[in-house]
Amino acid sequence: MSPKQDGAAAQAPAPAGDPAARAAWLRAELERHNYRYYVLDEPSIPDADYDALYRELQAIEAEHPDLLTPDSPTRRVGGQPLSAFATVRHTVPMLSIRTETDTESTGAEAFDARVRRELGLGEGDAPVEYMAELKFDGLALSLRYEDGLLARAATRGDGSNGEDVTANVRTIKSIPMRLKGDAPPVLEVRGEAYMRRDDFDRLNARQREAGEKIFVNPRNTAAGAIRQLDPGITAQRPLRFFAYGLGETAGWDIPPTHSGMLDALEAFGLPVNKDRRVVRGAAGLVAFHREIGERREALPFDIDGVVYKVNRLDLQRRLGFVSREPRWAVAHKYPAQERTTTVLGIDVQVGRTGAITPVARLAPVFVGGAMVSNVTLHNQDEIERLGVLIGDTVIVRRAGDVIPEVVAVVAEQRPPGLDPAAGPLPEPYRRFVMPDKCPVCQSHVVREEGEAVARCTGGLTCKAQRKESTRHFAARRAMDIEGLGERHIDNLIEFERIASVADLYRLKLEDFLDVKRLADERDGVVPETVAQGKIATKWAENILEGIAASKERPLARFLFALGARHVGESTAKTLADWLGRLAWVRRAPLPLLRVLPDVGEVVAESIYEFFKEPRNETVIDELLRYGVVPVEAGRPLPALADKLALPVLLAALGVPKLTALRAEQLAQDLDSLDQFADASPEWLAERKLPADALASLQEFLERPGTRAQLRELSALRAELLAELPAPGEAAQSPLAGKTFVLTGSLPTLSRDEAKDMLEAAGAKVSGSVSKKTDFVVAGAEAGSKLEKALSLGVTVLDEAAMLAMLPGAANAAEPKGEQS
Ligand code: D41
Repeated sequence: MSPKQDGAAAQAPAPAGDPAARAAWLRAELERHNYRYYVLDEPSIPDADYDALYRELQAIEAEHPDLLTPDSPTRRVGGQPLSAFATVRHTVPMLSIRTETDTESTGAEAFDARVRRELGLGEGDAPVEYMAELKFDGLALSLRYEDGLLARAATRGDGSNGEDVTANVRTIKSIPMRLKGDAPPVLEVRGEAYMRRDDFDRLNARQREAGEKIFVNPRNTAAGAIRQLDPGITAQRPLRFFAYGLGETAGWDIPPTHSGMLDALEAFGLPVNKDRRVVRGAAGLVAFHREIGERREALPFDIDGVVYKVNRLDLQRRLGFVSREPRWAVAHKYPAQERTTTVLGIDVQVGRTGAITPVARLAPVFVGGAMVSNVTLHNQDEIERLGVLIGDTVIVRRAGDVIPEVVAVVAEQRPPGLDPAAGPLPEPYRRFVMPDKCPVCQSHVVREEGEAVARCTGGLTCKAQRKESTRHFAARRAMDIEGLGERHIDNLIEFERIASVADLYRLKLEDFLDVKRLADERDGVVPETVAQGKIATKWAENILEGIAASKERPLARFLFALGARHVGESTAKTLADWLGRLAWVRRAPLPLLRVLPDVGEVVAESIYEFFKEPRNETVIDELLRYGVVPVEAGRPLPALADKLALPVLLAALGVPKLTALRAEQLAQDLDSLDQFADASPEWLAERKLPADALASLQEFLERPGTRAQLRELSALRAELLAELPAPGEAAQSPLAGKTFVLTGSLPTLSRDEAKDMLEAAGAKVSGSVSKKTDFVVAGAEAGSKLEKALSLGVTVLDEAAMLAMLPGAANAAEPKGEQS
C-alpha cells in the first residue's frame, strides 16, 4: 500500500538523519492528522504534538529550500497580501440553484411532480431516485486539482468569472493540498466554504479579548475571510469546506450518479458531508426535509435548507437547465427560525428625527444564525398589539439577514391570574411606560394626533438626534464619508466639537486628537502609542480625507443626507432630477412640490417645512460656505413643463372646491399666475365658476400672504420654464420614468450598484412589484417578487439584459454631435 493510497494510516517514522526522507514523512504525517481532524472529525494527536511536527518540518524546509514542495502543509499559511484578486474564468460555468420558497412538504412534492412531468413519467412509472443533501450556508468555491495537486481555487463570482483566491483557500485545513489515490489529470470540485458555530464562537471570544471587532454570523464571516486580500488574515479564520459538485474534469470516468460522484470525491480525501442520502420519490424527499429540520439546531453549522438533486446523470442531462439553473436540482428552505427568550427590559432610543423607539432588551438567544439581544418594538401601538410586558417570555423570529422581531408573547408562561392591562404586577413583571421627557436631552416628548410615534421635541439641541442625523448624513448611501464611523461621530458630539453636520467640514486634526484623548480618558483606556509617548495621527488624517472627499456628491445624495422627514433616497432623487438645482429645491413652494411624481401631501409639507426652518437654512448655508458643492444637473427635467402648466399648478394650490376641472376652466382666462395673484373680486366674479368654488377662491386670495406667495410661485415657474432644455435638445434616456424592481442576487453587480446605474439612466427603482412595474431584474434566489412579476405579466430581465438596456451599453461612447 502506497502512502498516497491511504492517508489514514501512519507510516513508520523516517530517520532524522535524512532530511529529504524526514521532510516527506513529516508532510504525510501532518496532512494525515489534518485529514483526521478536519475531514473525519476524529482528532488523532494532541495540538502540542502537531505543532512540534509542524515546526520541525518548517525548520527542515528553511534549511533546505530545495525540499519545499507545493503541497507542503507549511504552505498553507501566509503568502503575500494581494492588491486585487485575479479573475478566473470557469470553463464549466458554476450554475445556481433554484430555491423552492414553499417551506412545507408541498415544496418537495412540487419539485418531484415537475421532474416527473419533464421526464414524461406517468403514474405507473417507478419513483425517481434523488440525492438529498444539506444546503451549507457559506461561500461557493471551485477547487481545481491538476494531477492531484491543488492548482487553483476561485469564488463563484457571476458563475462565468470568479476571483482567484488560491492563497486563501490553501489555509483551509480540510481542503487537501494533494488528492489521495489515482487522481485524474484535471478535477474541478465545487463546494461551499463555511464556518462551524463553535469555531465562530471561539473566534469571537478571541476577538473580544483582543478588543477587535465582533463578527455577526458564521456565514458573513466565512465569506469575508475568503475575500481577504491578506491570506495571513484568512489563516486566522477557522474555515472549513464541503464538496457538492463537479466542474471541469479530464481523464476521469465520471460515475453515472451524483451519489457515486460524491463517494468518489470522498475517496480522493475531499470533505463530503455525511448527512446525504439517496431517496426515492417525493416521499423520500419529504422525509429527509423533515428529519433534517428536526436535527437542524443540533448540527454544528448553519444550513440554509436542503438540496434535492436527480441522482442519475443521464436524467440530469435530459432535464438540462433554464437560465443557469438546473431543472434537476432545487434548494428547499425551512421556515424562519423562532426562539423563546425573556424580555429583561424595554429601553427607548431617540432617532434622527426625534422618534422615540422602544427597544426590548432580551436574554441573548441564538436565532436564525445570529445572537439576538435587542429587538425593536417600533412604537406604543405595537407594544399594545403584542401585549408585551417586561419580564414576559416572547417568541423571537429571524429569517436569514432579516431584522429580528418579536412575534408573540407566550402568555402561558405568565403566572395565573396576571392581568396585563390593569392592577399590580408580580415581580419581575412591569408595564412599559413611554417617557414624557427625552431620556437624552430631557425635552418634552409628544405624540401627535394620528401619529404612531412619540417624538422628542429637542430638535438639534438633543444629542441623540444630532448623533443620529450626523450618522445618517455620513452614511454610505448619503454623503459616504469614509472612515467616519459611529464611534467618532458620537465622540465629536459628546465633546461638543460639532453642533451640526456643517461643522464636520471645519474639523482639524487637533479636534480628532483631542476628542480621542478625552474619550480614552473617559473610558479609562491608555492606548499603546500614548503609553510609548507617541501620538497616532494617521487615522485622523484618513477621516479628514474622507470628509474632504465627500464635498462633491450628487444633489440627490446631498438632499437625502440632510435627513428631512419622509425624504428617503427615492424622494431625494425625484427632487434632484425634476428640479435640477439645490437653489430651486430650497425655494420650491408647496404647490410645486405637490405636482412632482410620488410626492404626496405629507411628503410635500415635510419638504417645505424643512427648508423653511431657519435652523436648517443655516446648516445648508454653512455647508455651502464650507465648500460642499452638490453636483447638480442645473436644469429641470423636460417633463417638468407639463407639471408647470397653469391648470396643473392651480389645481395644486390647495384651494378647497377648486377641482382639476374647475382649475382648467379658470386657467383658460389666465396668461400667467401673476395675473391670478392680482385678480380682483370683480374679475373673479366674472368667471364661469360655481358659487362655492368662487367663494372659496375669494377667501383664498384674501388670506394674508397668499398673493405674495403666488407671485413667488409665478417667478420660480418662469425661471424653471426658461431653463428647461428645448425639446430634443438632450436626448432622453429610454429608461427615463421606467420603474424597475431588483430581486435576488445578481451575478456581478451588488443591489446598490445596479440601483445606481438604473437611476443614473433616469429609471426609478422601487422595492415592490405592482402593475405599474415596468421591469423586474431577477438574480439568483429571487423569490416572491419574481413570482409576483410573472403572475402580473411584468417583463423579467436578467442582469445582462438590464445592462444592455442602459444608455451606451452597446456602443460605449454616445454618438458625437448630440449637443448641437
Ligand atoms: O450546500 C450548498 N450550498 C449547495 C450549493 C449544494 N449542496 N449543492 C449545490 N448544487 C449546485 C448545483 C446543482 C448547480 C450543482 C449548490 C449549488 N449548486 C450552488 N450554490 C451556490 C451557487 C450554486
